[in-house]
Amino acid sequence: MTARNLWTILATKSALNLAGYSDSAFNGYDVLANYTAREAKVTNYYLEGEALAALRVAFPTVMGQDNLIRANGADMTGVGGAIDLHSQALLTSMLMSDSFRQSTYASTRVIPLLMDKNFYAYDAATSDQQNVLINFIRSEQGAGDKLTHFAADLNKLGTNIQGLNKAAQDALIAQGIEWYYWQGTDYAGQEFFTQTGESLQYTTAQGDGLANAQNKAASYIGKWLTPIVNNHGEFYSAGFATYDQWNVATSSSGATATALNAGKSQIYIGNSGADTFTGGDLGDVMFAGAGSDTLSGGGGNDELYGGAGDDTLKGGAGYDRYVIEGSDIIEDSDGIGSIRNKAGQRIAGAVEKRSDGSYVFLSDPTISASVQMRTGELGKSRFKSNTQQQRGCRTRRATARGHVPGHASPFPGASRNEALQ
Ligand SMILES: [Ca+2]
Repeated sequence: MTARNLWTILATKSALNLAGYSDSAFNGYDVLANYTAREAKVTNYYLEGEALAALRVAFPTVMGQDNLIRANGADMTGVGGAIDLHSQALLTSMLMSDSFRQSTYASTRVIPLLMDKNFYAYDAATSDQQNVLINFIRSEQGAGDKLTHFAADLNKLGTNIQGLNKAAQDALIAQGIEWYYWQGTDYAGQEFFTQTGESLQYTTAQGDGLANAQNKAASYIGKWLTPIVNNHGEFYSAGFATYDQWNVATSSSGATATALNAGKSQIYIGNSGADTFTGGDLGDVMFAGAGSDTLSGGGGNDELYGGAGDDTLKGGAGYDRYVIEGSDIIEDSDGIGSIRNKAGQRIAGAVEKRSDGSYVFLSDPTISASVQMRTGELGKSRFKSNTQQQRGCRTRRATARGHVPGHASPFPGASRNEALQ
């Protein structure tokens, strides 16, 4: 509007000249004589859906060559919608990296997370922290190319995103944003997701030991995992958001995931297919979904939640906790651990050793559980359970991670650190 208003132009020229600023091209500008020719030299970009787009028609605007930028801003739930889309940083990032623009279509949650003021969309007017998009833009201008690599990560979601609900998408993308945000000066184009078949694996910013890294994504993780954890008979607590490495089955086709780094703590989130998870050396947690899953904890005190379907749970060394549902098979390498059902009832009872060397372990009258265990091949103890869950008498005590403390051995006469045989 200003460029076409004679009086505003004159007033601006006078004010600038009085202040000691003088520019011949600007002083030579005449609204009637020059406007059309100069407007033609302007190249104009704007983001579809942003707040001022509608005003472009209502008010005379310097248009020049008009370029509409299309990004996926369809889901701005919880943020300012069209107002947030009117962002110079967002527009600049789209212009700098078309692959980034295109990657916003991988999930409707990308732009809302980047614009979330409770996350890393710091406002220069109210915070001395760097805005995440400015962080990415500066990296793109330099050698890090975060926009390009973030886009590549979003594209790894690909069709996998079909198996992840909105809360899951939020958590995964938020953890990715956080990991990029806290990269140090040694960042050289690494990417966040390792995508193999139906699994996504990643290391969090804190899990990667990035300096000053926060875990602001924890709020998104909570919304994602709470119903999953509850469905396995546990309470969600903040400790679940602190695992170093994450292994996520992204579709119902079944995923295979082995700890990327056995020395880091692992969490595994299954899907409805037959997933195969293999843990590391530390205490890992595995939440399998439906399907016949195979969970191997490896070393450490692992927690294996079989979920629906007939699963095979292998604790490996360490005091492992098995939570069974349906007819699961448990193989434990050292006979140390605990077994309970989803309702929180410990499977326990008398042990009978049979002439063939097997143990029949059953008779917990309160839960009608049937557990059979044998000395299996390679010295493994093998338990097979078939439980009928009874509800109404569960007692759960949450610790920092929502675990039930003070597990006793399920084997009568065996203490926590006592071998089975
Ligand atoms: Ca382990």
